[in-house]
Amino acid sequence: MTNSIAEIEDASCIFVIGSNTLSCHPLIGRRIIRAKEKGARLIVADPRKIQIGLLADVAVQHRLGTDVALLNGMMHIILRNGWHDADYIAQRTEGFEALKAAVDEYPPERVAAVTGVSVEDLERMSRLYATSKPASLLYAMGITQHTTGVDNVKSVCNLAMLCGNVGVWGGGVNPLRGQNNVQGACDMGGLPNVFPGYQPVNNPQAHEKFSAAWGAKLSDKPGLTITDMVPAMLDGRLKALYIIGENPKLSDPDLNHFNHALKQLDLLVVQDIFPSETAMMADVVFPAASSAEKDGTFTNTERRCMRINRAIDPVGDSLPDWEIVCRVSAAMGHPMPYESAEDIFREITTLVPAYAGISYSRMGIDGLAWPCPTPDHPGTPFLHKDKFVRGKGLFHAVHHKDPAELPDLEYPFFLSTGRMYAHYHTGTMTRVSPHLHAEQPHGYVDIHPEDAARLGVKDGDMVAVTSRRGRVEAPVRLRSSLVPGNVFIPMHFCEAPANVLTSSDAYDPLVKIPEYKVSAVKIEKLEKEADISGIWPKGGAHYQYCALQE
Ligand SMILES: Nc1nc2c(c(=O)[nH]1)N[C@H]1C(S)=C(S)[C@@H](COP(=O)(O)OP(=O)(O)OC[C@H]3O[C@@H](n4cnc5c(=O)[nH]c(N)nc54)[C@H](O)[C@@H]3O)O[C@H]1N2
Ligand SMILES: Nc1nc2c(c(=O)[nH]1)N[C@H]1C(S)=C(S)[C@@H](COP(=O)(O)OP(=O)(O)OC[C@H]3O[C@@H](n4cnc5c(=O)[nH]c(N)nc54)[C@H](O)[C@@H]3O)O[C@H]1N2
Ligand SMILES: [Mo]
Repeated sequence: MTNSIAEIEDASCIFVIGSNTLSCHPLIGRRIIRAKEKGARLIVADPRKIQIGLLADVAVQHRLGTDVALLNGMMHIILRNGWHDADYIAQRTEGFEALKAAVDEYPPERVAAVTGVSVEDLERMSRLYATSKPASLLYAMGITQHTTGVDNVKSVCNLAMLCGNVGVWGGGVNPLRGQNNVQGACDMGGLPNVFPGYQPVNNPQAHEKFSAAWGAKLSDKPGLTITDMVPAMLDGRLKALYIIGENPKLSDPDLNHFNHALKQLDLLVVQDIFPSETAMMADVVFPAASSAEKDGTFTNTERRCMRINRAIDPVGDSLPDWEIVCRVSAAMGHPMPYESAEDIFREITTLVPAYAGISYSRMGIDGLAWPCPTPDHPGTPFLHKDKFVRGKGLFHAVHHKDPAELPDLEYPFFLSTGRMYAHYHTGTMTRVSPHLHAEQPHGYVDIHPEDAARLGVKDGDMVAVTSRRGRVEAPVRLRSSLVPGNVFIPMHFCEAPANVLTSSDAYDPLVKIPEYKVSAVKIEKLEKEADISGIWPKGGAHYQYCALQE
């Protein structure tokens, strides 16, 4: 996020696009509600009618994968009415002429035809966003999980800069990050091309700095993204995989293809706190301790680094992840000298300039937001205050492109996938909780009542959903929150796994994020009853059930 979570309450306008905020980021959702109570305007753009949209001044349900067209259309209207911030554009940005030329091609009538949003709604949302300042823009996976993910992000940045909303209190472009510590993992170099602090592995100074600090000759070649690892497993370039805290056997796209790739490995090592589907395939499993059983820090979506404290000792043979990694390293001939998580944190502050001023004692309960370069620096709640990190903010002229797969005669429905409030990803942690299990005990497919009538199915009937990659059977839930022609399957349920249907060939060319949000499928009614009796064996977990499906 460019801005802090607390600032959302002070926004005059909040634009939520591709984020199911109340289900997936409920505490941030609360801030939106409070801002609303203080009089803020709310705009929501999501192909489904989502809960936060019920509070909106304007809520639109655009066609899947048409965000660039929608945003270009808004910018067209804003420029035509002179609602843009000309001073900000002149002083703080570059590339405006190219952007203007691009959005000139998106008059409201054309955008309405591409997105399915009426010209009136386009006018209303554009006026609200541009004329209430500061405006905060929030987005999540509805924007990024597309073949056009990078273009979509550039487009939301264009809109925010056009109206002078970046670098101001209560404004900003705010991607809501997914996991508690995904920001921290990236900050620490959990990406294939950078060391901690985003220092490129192929930058000679960075390479020398980290090789010296760690007493080892490190590689200066960028590694593979997960998207690139799959073909590498298939053609034998990648022979061993060490997975820490991920369950790709359910979360990766095109699972049939992915499972085939996993089986080609000589060695699979999985380090997890539960016996996940992926762990059950592993040659070696390292039992890790959960966050309640270890010390350390998490850096959250607003770049705030906070302490976590061990509440109980690790159960059984499990160990904190850092201790397992140190032991593996020592066994392979490279002992690591750390004695505690704090020891490691002290090293981070010497190698990552943005963390240099943070310490365990300074973090207290609330933590500190980076950049925090010196021990007396108060931390940075919002970025780009007087100037952008790169100097001037750069507009990018981008154009609408269709998703990789569109419905056709054989596969006539749009499938989108995502989350629901009661479960977390592949369910390893939430499907073993009786309370959360009771909220939603099994997988499902959401279908609009009009489509259901055409297919002759009612609520609870079993259907087969088939894409070019695979087939899933699931009971139907009727939902008028969808637009007819769209269906939705959550990613949480191994007995109806959304990712059997998604594609591993469709991904953003630059950042390689899969197009989880758009596939084409067909639906057939099945003449059988939904059988969910095996999912919750007494005293057991759902893994047993899913293992049987192999
Ligand atoms: N309960 C719960 N909370 C979670 C998680 C969880 O598994 N369960 N996971 C966490 C993680 S890691 C993440 S990344 C976040 C994800 O949080 P979100 O991104 O909010 O969740 P999703 O369900 O993936 O998708 C968000 C919305 O995108 C919409 N969408 C689909 N296609 C499009 C499109 O083409 N354009 C636009 N504008 N919108 C589209 C969907 O209708 C959906 O409402 O949630 C985090 N929080
Ligand atoms: N179809 C579809 N697929 C998707 C998405 C989608 O929207 N649609 N979203 C994608 C997104 S945004 C995400 S983030 C991924 C998530 O995909 P995954 O990260 O594969 O899903 P999780 O179920 O969160 O898996 C995390 C694993 O870490 C374990 N774990 C928890 N705490 C610890 C710990 O402290 N140490 C260790 N070692 N392990 C731990 C859990 O038990 C679990 O097995 O899924 C992606 N896949
Ligand atoms: Mo995520």
